[in-house]
Amino acid sequence: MNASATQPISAQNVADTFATVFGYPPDGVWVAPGRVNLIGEHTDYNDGFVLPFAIDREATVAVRLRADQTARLISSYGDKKMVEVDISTLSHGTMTGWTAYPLGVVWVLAQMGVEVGGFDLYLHSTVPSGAGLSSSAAIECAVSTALNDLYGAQFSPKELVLIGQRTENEVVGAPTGILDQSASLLASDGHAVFLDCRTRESHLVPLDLSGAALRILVVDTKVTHAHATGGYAERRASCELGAQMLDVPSLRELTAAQLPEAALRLDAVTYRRVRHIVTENQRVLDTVVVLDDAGPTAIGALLTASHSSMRDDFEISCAELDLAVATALENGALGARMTGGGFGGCAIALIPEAEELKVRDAVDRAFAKANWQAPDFFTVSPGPGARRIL
Ligand code: GAF
Repeated sequence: MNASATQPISAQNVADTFATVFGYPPDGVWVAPGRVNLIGEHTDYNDGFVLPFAIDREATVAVRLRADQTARLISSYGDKKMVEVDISTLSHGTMTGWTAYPLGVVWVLAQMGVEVGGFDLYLHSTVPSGAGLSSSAAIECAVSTALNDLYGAQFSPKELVLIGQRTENEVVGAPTGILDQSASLLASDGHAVFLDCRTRESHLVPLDLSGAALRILVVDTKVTHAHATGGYAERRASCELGAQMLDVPSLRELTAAQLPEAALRLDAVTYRRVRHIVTENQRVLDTVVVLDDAGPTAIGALLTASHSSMRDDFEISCAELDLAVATALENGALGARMTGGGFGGCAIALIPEAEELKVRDAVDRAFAKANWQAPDFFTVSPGPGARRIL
């Protein structure tokens, strides 16, 4: 995916645009959010722990079932051209560009035995694409929630998580875990989602930022990435190699106490990858405890330690993310880290409300001084998950 609109839009507005494009009203309108991962990076495909929350940047789809096998899809961004396909002929080669996400969901549903039918679909997304905020998962989850309702398939949200993941893995070709779809589908207002990716058990963790006079500022470095290519798959392969060499089914099985022995058995690079996963899992657990005991003001050091681990051990940060994090910390942030898969995208900074402008200004100036494209800034707070809105 390589573009998204930025303006929020009402459900009625999306329905009206659908009606203008297709000549009749939609059956309904569904929305699914992007996410910020508070902590727990690259732990999902290692059977570990994650703690994301849904943000108010979301993908909205208006959909109407058709009586035939034709799907017509159009979105508010990109070239705005209508794509028309016969869904009974879907194959990997026919699912390209942004339509790989909605059509991929249809393909997965069909593979699972759901009797899929044609539909018209209009998409409007306000999740910046390629920024590490799960723009693609938001589309998958909005579409799967809509089609689940319209086809009467009755999958649970946790089953829809796996349908989204399968879309990424088998259609888009990105070997991702379940973090993004879980955040989008299981989220709740005012909470982060704690998820054990081995058991798939989850619970909501209160995250009251405004009650603590805090903000989470997102700094979009505008350095884009794609997880279907490059470093993401390499990191996953390193983790799998580490687990294999240490004779464990996944890195989740390891504790910090086993790291010295792991250091003796692994090459230096694989050891650093393993150390990130082991320490990051512990940081997620610690964050949940600290949030419960002392509230969000006290989690800053854990966020910053997570960034250092991704920068030094997992090596998925970049100069822009490091500068955003360091500058935020120097100017009053309580903690800061890159969020998402890495190699670009966004950093988050936990900031006392009174310091927000100072931090924005300092990061802006630091980017200008480095001759980099100006970053985007916006604040986020935990919002609700995927749902029907009309
Ligand atoms: C991306 C992936 F899609 C997730 O599954 C997760 O691995 C994340 O990177 C890193 O934590 O968002």
